[in-house]
Amino acid sequence: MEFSPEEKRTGKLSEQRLAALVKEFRAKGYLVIENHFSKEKIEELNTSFERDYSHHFDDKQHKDARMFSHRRPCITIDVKEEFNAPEIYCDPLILQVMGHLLEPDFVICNLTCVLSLPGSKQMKVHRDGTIFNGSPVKAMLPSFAIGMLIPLIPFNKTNGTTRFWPGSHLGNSTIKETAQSPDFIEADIDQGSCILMDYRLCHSGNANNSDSVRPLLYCNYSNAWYIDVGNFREQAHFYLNDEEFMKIPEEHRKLFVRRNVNFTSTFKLLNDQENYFSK
Ligand SMILES: O=C(O)CCC(=O)C(=O)O
Ligand SMILES: [Fe+2]
Repeated sequence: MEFSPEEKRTGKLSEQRLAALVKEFRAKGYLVIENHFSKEKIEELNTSFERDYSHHFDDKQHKDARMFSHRRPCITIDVKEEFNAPEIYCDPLILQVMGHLLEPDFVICNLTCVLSLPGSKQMKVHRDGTIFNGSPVKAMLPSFAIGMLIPLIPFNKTNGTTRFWPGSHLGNSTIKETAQSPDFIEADIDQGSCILMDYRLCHSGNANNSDSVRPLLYCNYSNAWYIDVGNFREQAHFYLNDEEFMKIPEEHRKLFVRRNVNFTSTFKLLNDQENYFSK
């Protein structure tokens, strides 16, 4: 879908439009939004990414990243300079959609760049996160976290699109069953477009068979009570120092309250406690 010039100009969606988008997202678990961000801004982010994060291009383990799968590190973003981009993370139309899918006090729960290096293999099919796994109410639950996936370069069959299965967020099939289903989508996606994806949707990044790195900026929004501990055991959810924080328009600062939260010491405490109890 694409927002109309009028919607982009006013930064407002009508009640009917919002209701239709919310209905579509709830049924499919994703929305592809085309031609949304300025291509110049995305190109600027891509250039800054190469400048600031090229040490990750060597396929070695670094402190600010977790190796997600083969040659695919997930780098925690330091929200500064060009990456301090409220025009992307606080886009008025996207925030309106989020405000209707999530609870009113939703936050940015993590901000990363998933980088597939040349030669990276297809990822395992996965969901980014789930809740109430043992409970039969699972399939009835509304979204609690939604990713905004922004390719920093155009994604295509050679460098790898993202493959996903519409409706799989409702959890009626297992990941294994879903992975065998041919009913997936994997469309090329241009600079300036983005995918909004329910955290529970089954998906996988395809192999990068090109000679270039393929960076995917991932801004995740969630209800205030949800914390993605599984994907962030060593790294913070995102870094944002006080000075950069103050550059964000006041009305949006509440979205960034999760800055610099790091669970490493918490996990250490828990492990120590386990050892203590097993003595
Ligand atoms: O690289 C992609 O297209 C998807 C990455 C992904 O699914 C993840 O990092 O959780
Ligand atoms: Fe994922």
